[in-house]
Amino acid sequence: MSDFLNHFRSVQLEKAKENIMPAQCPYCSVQCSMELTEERIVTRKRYKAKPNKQDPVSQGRLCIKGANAHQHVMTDERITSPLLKIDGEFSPISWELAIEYITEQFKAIQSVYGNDAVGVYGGGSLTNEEAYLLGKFARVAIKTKHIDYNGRFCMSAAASAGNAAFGIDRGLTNSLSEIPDAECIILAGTNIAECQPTIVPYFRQAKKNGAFIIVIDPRETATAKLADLHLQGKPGMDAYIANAILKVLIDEGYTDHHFIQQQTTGFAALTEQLKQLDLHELAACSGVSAEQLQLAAKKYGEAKTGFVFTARGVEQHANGYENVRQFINLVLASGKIGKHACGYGAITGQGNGQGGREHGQKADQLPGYRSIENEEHRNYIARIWGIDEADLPRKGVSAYELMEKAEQGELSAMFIMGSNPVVSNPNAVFVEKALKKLKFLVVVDMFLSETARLADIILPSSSYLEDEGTMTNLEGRVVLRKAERKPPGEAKHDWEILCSIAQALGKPEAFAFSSAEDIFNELRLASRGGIADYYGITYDRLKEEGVFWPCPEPQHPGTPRLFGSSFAHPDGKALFYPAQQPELNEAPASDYPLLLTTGRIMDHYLSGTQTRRSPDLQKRAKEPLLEIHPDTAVEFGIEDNALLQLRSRRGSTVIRSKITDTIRRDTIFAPFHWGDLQSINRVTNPVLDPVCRMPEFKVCSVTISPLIDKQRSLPDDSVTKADEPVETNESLPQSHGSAV
Ligand SMILES: Nc1nc2c(c(=O)[nH]1)N[C@H]1C(S)=C(S)[C@@H](COP(=O)(O)OP(=O)(O)OC[C@H]3O[C@@H](n4cnc5c(=O)[nH]c(N)nc54)[C@H](O)[C@@H]3O)O[C@H]1N2
Ligand SMILES: Nc1nc2c(c(=O)[nH]1)N[C@H]1C(S)=C(S)[C@@H](COP(=O)(O)OP(=O)(O)OC[C@H]3O[C@@H](n4cnc5c(=O)[nH]c(N)nc54)[C@H](O)[C@@H]3O)O[C@H]1N2
Ligand code: SF4
Ligand SMILES: [Mo]
Repeated sequence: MSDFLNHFRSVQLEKAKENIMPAQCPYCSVQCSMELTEERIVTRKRYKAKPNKQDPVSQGRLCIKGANAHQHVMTDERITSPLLKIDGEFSPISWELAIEYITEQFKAIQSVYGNDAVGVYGGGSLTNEEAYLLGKFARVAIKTKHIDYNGRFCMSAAASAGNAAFGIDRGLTNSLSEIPDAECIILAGTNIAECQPTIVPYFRQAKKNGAFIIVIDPRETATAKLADLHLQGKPGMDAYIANAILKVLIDEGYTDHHFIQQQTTGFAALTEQLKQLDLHELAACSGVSAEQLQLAAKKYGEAKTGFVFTARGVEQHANGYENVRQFINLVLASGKIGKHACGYGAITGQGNGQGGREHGQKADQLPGYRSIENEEHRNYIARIWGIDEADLPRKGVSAYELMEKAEQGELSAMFIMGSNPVVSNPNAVFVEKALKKLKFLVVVDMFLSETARLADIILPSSSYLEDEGTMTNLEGRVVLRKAERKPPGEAKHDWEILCSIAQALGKPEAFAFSSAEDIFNELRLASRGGIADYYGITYDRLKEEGVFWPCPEPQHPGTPRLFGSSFAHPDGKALFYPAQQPELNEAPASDYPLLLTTGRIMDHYLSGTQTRRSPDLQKRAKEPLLEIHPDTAVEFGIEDNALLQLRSRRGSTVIRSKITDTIRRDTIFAPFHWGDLQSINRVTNPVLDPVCRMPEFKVCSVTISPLIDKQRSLPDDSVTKADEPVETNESLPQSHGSAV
């Protein structure tokens, strides 16, 4: 047999060595499941992700991020052992030394500055088990009141509004399967086509069935292309839009009087307020015409079924809480909730953005959505945790405020697990400075992220292909993520890391877990009787379609639709909120005349730590692009695809232009998936919502100028000298953390 045939045979034989792993995408809140096939051809490995047709949510779809997610897992940039910084350089050390060093440092700092001098910062990518354990770790092992997480920047406005209006905060009040039956759908500040692409077919089906879709967004996004009506308002003006629609609903008699009377409070006062408002004034402030607002109200009002959805466009404002309340007012006034194809939804962001906000990694919260300031709740959780209620810390401060405390010297150490705050916090230059002031910083991550670079010690964690656990999707459906791969090198699961440190801190019994399921069984008890009650959910029950919470008993079927008979407040009623017309926190001024809004693009995820390490995703979007209207570009002397400087009162960034007429003239847009000089958060405004402490990510006033001003750089005689800068089209260097 020829050499060639021999070789071919052996390749065929090796190829048969396929390994098929069940997996679940680590990125957004849809949590699409898939099968990942590992094919070994001689020594080379090749991976292919195949969507799971049985998945009841994605129905056999994956988006580009999910299909390529394994790439970051397989890179040689993974951290594979604990790394200690000595003289500015990271060196591998053993786990034993790492744990000893961390516990000794925490103890030393706490003995001088008190227990609250150590802060804990978590994330919405952590499984329910790990989010739960992180809360317990902070309060029982570290004994600090200071714990918060990146969901503060994500779901806090919607969560606080849902709790206040309905008495419960669950992303969607209904399952996605009801969407196709809705007659009118309002999508306010949500770009599902890029951010939750696999749920778009539910909306397409609704449209086929005759639904009227309204999108509210300052940009004509891929989602806006689905719309029958696009209200392209100014950023920060959602309350005006919602109030204008509500005013028309009331004036034209589209409200549901019976529902309002039986199931709500606060409508009469709101009606009086709205009478004083002028539709044309609201329209002028919002940047949307009165006719369009009237049409939106007519369509939503006339529809027998319908949904209102909000996401970060409406919520990430210093008045995000109030914005969401204004949109919930529309739902309540029309009575479209608690019935088939009628409801409200705050489209959850991160993979476990929902579960991550229910079980205690928030400053004021205990598991099961219990409150840390409620005596009964404190007693219940103290009992589960085997501690005295008096030893349970009280509430701490929010995520950005932790950074302020670090900067002021009130926090001396921080433990960050599952977040990259240097890129994702507002006012990033300040945040980096604050973290550098800490005496001791521990970061648990898979990569040398921009934040991990600042750490004194980095602990290597496992990825979504390696770490089993439950996640709660945007519908409130709890699903079990299977993970069969072994973590590389000495990387460990987050829960294992937490247990080791807690045990070394003297809490062996409270952290004696041997599997994720073990932790889940304690979480079930801790959540029992709470708002987010998981008691009836078991790993066994999660083998198929998942279970919607609340699920108080093992025999309970779970709750796909909320508020069928009543709301969750003690009187069973939902609450209207007074009409608000907030001023912009930073109005355009002569030196900062443009409004900057920020958000996402399809190909990258959050601070980009993972997607920038996936070659196929990185190829599709190498650097951030600033969307600018053609007229604005002319006014500011900006050419297409040119580098420019973007400045606000807080800092500046360098970014390339993308001239497009899909954005308003007064607004520019940039994604936030890059770090260092390309981080858009160097300019964003850290002013916080007084109720939920959400920062103003979605609007601040800025100015732009060409990085290389051709007019200015031309000398008088129009001859370019050899040493003068000339414009090039070369990409800026990418902001990867360097490989370890
Ligand atoms: N591809 C991708 N998908 C993701 C993520 C990702 O990073 N990349 N992240 C996940 C996470 S954690 C989250 S939170 C979600 C976020 O999902 P979305 O909230 O849908 O995403 P954003 O792009 O932040 O904002 C949505 C839209 O709000 C618009 N907007 C900006 N300012 C305003 C305003 O003042 N009013 C209104 N009405 N609209 C405004 C923007 O133009 C944008 O199109 O996505 C999840 N999915
Ligand atoms: N300008 C602007 N800024 C924003 C937003 C915006 O719209 N505009 N949106 C905000 C929103 S909604 C969000 S959710 C935040 C998110 O921002 P971040 O919290 O920074 O989110 P990620 O980029 O997911 O960071 C997760 C980090 O943890 C690591 N990681 C991932 N999974 C795990 C895990 O299971 N365990 C451990 N230990 N590590 C893990 C990743 O490698 C990465 O370094 O950004 C916010 N910042
Ligand atoms: S990013 Fe979201 S929509 Fe895309 S595959 Fe992952 S979970 Fe599904
Ligand atoms: Mo988010």
